[in-house]
Amino acid sequence: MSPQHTADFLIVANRLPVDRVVHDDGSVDWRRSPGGLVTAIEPVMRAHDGAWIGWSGGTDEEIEPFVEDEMTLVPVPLSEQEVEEFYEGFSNATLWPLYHDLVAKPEFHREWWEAYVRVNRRFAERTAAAAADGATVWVQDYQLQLVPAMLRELRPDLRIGFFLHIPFPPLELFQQIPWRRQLLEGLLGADLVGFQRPNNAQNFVRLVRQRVGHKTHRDLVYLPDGRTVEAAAFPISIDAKGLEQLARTEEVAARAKEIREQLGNPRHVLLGVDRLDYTKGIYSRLRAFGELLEEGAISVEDAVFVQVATPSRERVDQYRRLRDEVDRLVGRINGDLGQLGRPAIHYLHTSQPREEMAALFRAADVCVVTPLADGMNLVAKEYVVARYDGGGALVLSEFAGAAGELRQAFMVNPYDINGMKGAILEAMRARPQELARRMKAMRRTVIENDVADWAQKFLDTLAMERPHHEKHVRP
Ligand code: ADQ
Repeated sequence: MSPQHTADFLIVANRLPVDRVVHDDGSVDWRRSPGGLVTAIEPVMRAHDGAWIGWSGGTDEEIEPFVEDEMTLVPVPLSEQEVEEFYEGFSNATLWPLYHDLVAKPEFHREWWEAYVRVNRRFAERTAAAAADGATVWVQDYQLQLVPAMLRELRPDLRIGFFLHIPFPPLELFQQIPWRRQLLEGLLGADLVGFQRPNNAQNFVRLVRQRVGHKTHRDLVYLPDGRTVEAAAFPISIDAKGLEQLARTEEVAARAKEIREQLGNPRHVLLGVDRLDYTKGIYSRLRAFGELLEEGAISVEDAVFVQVATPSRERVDQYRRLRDEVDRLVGRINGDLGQLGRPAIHYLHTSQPREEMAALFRAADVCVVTPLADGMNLVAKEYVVARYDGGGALVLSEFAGAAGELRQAFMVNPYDINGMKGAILEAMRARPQELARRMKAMRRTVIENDVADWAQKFLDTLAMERPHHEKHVRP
């Protein structure tokens, strides 16, 4: 099948939804990488002639489009230097910290920006070549913010949506970016710009009004050429049914029991699950737990903390530093407060399979999710769905997008260590009826708004007509 101009529904994302596996005999295969987005999009892809445009994960290689699981996959090549400048550089050392409230200091380098422009153009060109007349294109996330406008210029016939998975910063922060106007204009190439939370959409509209000078009304932006762009919130979710089914299996129940035994059957198991990222608040969470032990509010016979952290962006300096800091802190807490056979913190610097994650969720009495800033945070939603038994407590940062929906969690300000200690204790000591009441409400929220609903709502809104308004003639 030729990918040229045939697809009528296209996803454009930094990565393809597959990972390459090289066999012993040197032959190459692709394995589907797990992820909510693929699960949500799959039915839409199957109902259409769907294509996914993204980077394969390798460098300096040109791979022809191929079909996998009835989806056309169109690889976009990146050179080693582009991975450094576009991906590790501008995406993850400039935009990522800046969009997350400056929790780390963003770096601005002109070469990084130039690579970002070049790579975004390549994504736009590959998409333009694969899309059928009048196709719908859904561009994903902060790495590709220039694609909507570039694509519209190449293919004005397309309907273009964009979704940002991370927070969108307020004007005061955004205006530090030397290329702020180009980024806003890039996004305005879309018909619909989606965000995780309403305040992200409001930040965007306000910036467009104040920095680009377009007229706006509520969540609409009126462009001088007569086109209308809509900005709105679509809080992302998880495959709730799939996860609950898995959590209910006997294998997972048995494994959850085994995990508790391996931990020495403490009264309380606390759990943290994150990518090892400085936005996730791992350090302060572990400090809070360490202080509770030190002060004698809890003891190692009473409570253990399991922190699972997926290795992430390991070539970016700030991530290396974070890893060292967490390593040191865990070492110190275990050295000072652990006993033989009873470390205070069990720290795994690995990614775990889905089954193990489900078992960990079932084994945990308290799930501690404390990001300093986070677009949504799917771990919080996964934990409540896995707790179909109504047990367990969720400690959740006010600064996670998920806090807007999971209102019955034990809320914390992750910068307030004493507050966090108080909330952890409260969650550990809450009565089962109280926990069940909270869990029931949160479960209902996630189950009634799963990732398929999220995709459907976005695509339905994108499909709506946004009539051309009268052109604004500027004096
Ligand atoms: P992330 O920053 O990656 O996503 P998150 O929403 O928590 O953050 O998703 C992480 C996913 O990876 C979860 O499904 C989690 O279960 C899984 N995971 C984490 N650690 C793991 C481990 N050690 N082993 C196995 N799996 C692990 C970005 C934004 C978020 C937003 C999502 C989706 O930063 O705010 O919620 O996109 O839009």
